This record gives sequence, structure tokens and C-alpha cells, in this order.
Amino acid sequence: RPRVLSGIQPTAGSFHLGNYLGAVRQWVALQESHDAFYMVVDLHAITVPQDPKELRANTRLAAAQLLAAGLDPERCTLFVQSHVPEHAQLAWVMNCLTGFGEASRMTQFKDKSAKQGADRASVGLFTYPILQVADILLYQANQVPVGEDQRQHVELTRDLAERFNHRYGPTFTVPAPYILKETAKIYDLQDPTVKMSKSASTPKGLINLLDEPKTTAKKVKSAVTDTDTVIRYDAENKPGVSNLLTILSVLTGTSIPDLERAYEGKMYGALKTDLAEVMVDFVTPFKNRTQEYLDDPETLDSILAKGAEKARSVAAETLAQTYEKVGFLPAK
Ligand code: AQP
Repeated sequence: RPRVLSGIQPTAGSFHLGNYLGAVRQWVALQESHDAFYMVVDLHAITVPQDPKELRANTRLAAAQLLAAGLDPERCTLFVQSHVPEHAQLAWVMNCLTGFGEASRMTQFKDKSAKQGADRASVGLFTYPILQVADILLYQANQVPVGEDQRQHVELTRDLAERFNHRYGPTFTVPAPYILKETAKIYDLQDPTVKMSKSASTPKGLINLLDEPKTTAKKVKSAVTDTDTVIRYDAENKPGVSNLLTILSVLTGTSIPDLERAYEGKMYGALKTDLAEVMVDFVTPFKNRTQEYLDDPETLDSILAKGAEKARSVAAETLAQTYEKVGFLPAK
């Protein structure tokens, strides 16, 4: 079976709809057909300041949400990044293989450091994509299911894998991004020209999956659309309506042309009311299932412990090969 690897940050508490539709939903599907490794990336989380207690709680919360979303520990390997020390170890080797200019071209770093003030951004934030390279290469992943915003980091992974293989001999699988076109980018409900994001969206534009369902319905109903009246997919001229159609299409399994036909002659209000209902039906059981996992931290921790053990067996082998290739003297 081909292998997939992906991760999600534990930072915000609740996942948002962009995380779910852009990534986690694909993770659930891929566990059926792939040898799947999924992790909560707490090492990535500390690239910006974190309260230790909150980080710990949010790490469990992220794992609980992944299980609630449908990850099955019998079908995939679910673990916490810091439980597998090889991530940080391989990241160092990858840091030394990356050009400073190359790392400086990463747009996510440019955006995030500009927001924080360049002097305040940590070196960890700068090398964030290189840790991601290590995450992926450790598992010899063939595919990386992510949202569009991560494409550049997967490209960097490909470059570094090829560079290492060229310099030291075949070692790493060169991975490909796995990005579904329809859900590659879910947009902010209040500003449908920018991606839904936990740090940049306003509360009204961001659908948190763990919000009260009533709040979710309200946010959907007050989504920004346009002054036209036709319900039609046109990402360029009608970004708000198109975003709502995308979300409804994926959550109901109805194609966009079918939705366009169904809403012919109807007002935006009808689309929003239907989507609000679909969203409530989706988030209510999700929230309940998440709570069930949180109420049983022992089971949750044991799932993560087993996952880490499985992950380590693969990661340790790749790291050992890498160290050998690089020329490190084996420890006796
Ligand atoms: N709006 C989005 N549309 C589609 N996919 C998205 N992803 C994030 N936003 C969207 C995908 O979610 C996965 C996890 O990303 P992450 O760990 O970077 O999560 P995050 O930091 O919580 O995501 P944000 O909101 O994008 O964070 P900030 O505010 O830090 O920029 C990834 O596969 C990502 O592509």
C-alpha cells in the first residue's frame, strides 16, 4: 500500500472547517487505501509562544477531534510528533541541507513573520517548513494530503529529498502533494477572498467545529455573498456564493451543477438556511464524539502511545540510514 503522512497543529483548540475539508476529511478516506501516518504536530506549535498547560490540553483535544472525525487507530497510525524524537533529529540534518535563501522564499514564513514583526519571529518559525520536510521523509511517504497553503512546503520536501538522494545515494521517497481541487482552499465566510484561518480570520468568518451548533448556524446565515441574486459557482466573480456551494457540495455529496440546478430561481437565504442545517447536523455529533474521547483520557493516551511506538519503528530505521549516509560514527 502506498504511504501517506500528514499533520495538524494542536494550537487553536477547535479545528476549523478549512482544516477539516482541506485535510482531515481526506485523511479519513485515505486510511482505507493507504498505509497512513497522521500526527498532532506539537513541535510545530511552539514556533509561536504557547502556554504549556494549554498546549498539553490542546494536543489531547486535537487527537480527540481526529478520532471524532473518523480516524480509526486500527486503520492508521495516529501519534503525537514530540513522542517520536526522530522528527527533531532528522530536521537538523535537513536544516544543514537547506539554503538560507531557499528557506527565505517560503511564503508562509513571510506572511507570519510580517504579522508578528520580523524581529520577534522565532528561528523555529523560519525553519518550520524544514521540520515538515523531516516529518514527511522519515516515513518515506508517497503522498501528503494537505490544503493548498502547504503546497510550497511539499515542493521543498521534494527538492530536499532529491538533493539528499543525489548527494548521498538513494535514501528518501520523493513525495507528492495530495490536494483535492474542490477543497484545496476553504474561504473566510466574511471575506471570501482569503482562506479561512485561525489566526487571520475574524470570529464571524471562521467556523470552529467545536463552536455551539447555534453559533455555527448564525455564522453561516450571515456569510458575505454579493449583490447579484443568482446561485451559481463562479469563484472569481462570486467568491462568497461559490464557497458556500463548495462546502454544501462536499458535506452532502452533491455535485455543484446539481446544486446549481436545485437552487435555480431561489434566493441566497435558501442556500444559507440549508447549509446551516447541514452544518449543524455535521458538527453536533462531531462535538459529542470529541467530548467522549476527552472524557476517557486513558484510552486516548493509550491510542497515542501505540501510535508512537509504530511510528518510531519506521522513523528510527530511516534516521539510522540517514545518519549512516551522512557519515556519523555509529554509537557502540
Ligand atoms: N482554509 C483552508 N482551506 C483548506 N485547507 C486548509 N488548511 C488550513 N486552512 C485551510 C489545512 O489544514 C491542515 C492543518 O493545517 P495547520 O496545522 O497549519 O492548521 P492551522 O495552523 O490551524 O491552519 P491555519 O488556520 O491555516 O493556521 P494559521 O492561522 O496558522 O495560518 C493543513 O493541511 C492545511 O493545509
